[in-house]
Amino acid sequence: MALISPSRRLRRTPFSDGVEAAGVKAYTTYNHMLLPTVFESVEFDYHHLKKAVQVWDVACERQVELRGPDAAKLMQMLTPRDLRGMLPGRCFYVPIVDETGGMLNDPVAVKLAEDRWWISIADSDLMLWVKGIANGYRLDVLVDEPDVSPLGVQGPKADDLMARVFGDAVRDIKFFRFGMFDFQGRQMVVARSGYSKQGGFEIYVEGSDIGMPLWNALFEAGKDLDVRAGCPNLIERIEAGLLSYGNDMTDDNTPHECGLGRFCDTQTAIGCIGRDALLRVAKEGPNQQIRPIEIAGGKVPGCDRAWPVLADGKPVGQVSSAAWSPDFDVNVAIGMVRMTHWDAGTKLEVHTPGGVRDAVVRDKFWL
Ligand code: THG
Repeated sequence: MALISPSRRLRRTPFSDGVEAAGVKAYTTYNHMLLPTVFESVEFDYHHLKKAVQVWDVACERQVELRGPDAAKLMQMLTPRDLRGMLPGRCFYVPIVDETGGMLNDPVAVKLAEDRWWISIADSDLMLWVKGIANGYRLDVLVDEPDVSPLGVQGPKADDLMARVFGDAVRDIKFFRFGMFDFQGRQMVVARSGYSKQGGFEIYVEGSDIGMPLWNALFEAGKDLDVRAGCPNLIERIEAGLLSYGNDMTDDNTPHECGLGRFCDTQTAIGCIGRDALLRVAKEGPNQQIRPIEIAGGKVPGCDRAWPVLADGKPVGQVSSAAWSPDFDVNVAIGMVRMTHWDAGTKLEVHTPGGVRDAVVRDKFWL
């Protein structure tokens, strides 16, 4: 593919200078912002992520901030996950649905206080929907995108690196919870979360000016830990079954089709827009669903369009993400498969651009 032309619309991040100095080899765009995809190679980055620690510029996970007396009410209008038991200091993975129950985004909601929330969004222009709801319903809440940029610290040595920069107390942060930690006199939200299954943290860096000082401090502190710049890794995230909005699902899919039913409490999520539509589909059950798929043969090409999935010559779904896994010695993939063919062990044909491959539905993801 040709190069992509930089411009102001394709926003840089507070960490872009560090990313470039670290030798980034490829970017994608995400929320109109640069997101690195490769440093050494996807496979080198993958092996390193699983044995050491990486610093990830995930500033493109933009925050939609809700501030004001109606913030909690608005948040519940956006998601079928019941938020009543959610305390400040918690992060929740939340499906966001439209009036038809279609997925608009799959962000992490961060509850800072009863009247202050961040929605840490995947790649869709969610703020426009949220502003529309807030204004249409005349809610007493401010909705905007603050200068807050997540920085990921992921990998088995993430605790050791973070403890050196923020103190040993970061070790006590529980999964999907956060605490406030000081860096050079600035308070930062530090959560145990991130888009990998290797463990780690996300620092919500408030104020672009402190971005590079923090980036540099992490690399300085982690020299003997083999710290490297990294990024969400295609192979590892497929092995882990971490979904990518716009790739693995769109607004044509319900959370149930996406396998996100466990994050829906549609009966009790009173006020959720799309609740009635979801109650209807939840009763019948979805007729297609996300599945882990193992594709036979050597390394598959990059998946930049949906690959048709057939059985006995008939279409039964599509593959949306795929990569060669060095650790499992097989092609790992995520696909959407019709009910008639979604049982583990079902044999499929995947039509890749390079030809037809045998494939099989797995009972669970690899990690
Ligand atoms: N972190 C933050 N913001 C984000 C992402 C993130 N915004 C964009 C994107 N990633 C949103 N999508 C996801 C998808 C999966 C997870 C988080 C965000 C995730 N899932 C775990 C799982 O499915 O095993 C845990 C879910 C849970 O148990 O609550 O972590 O990565 N800030």
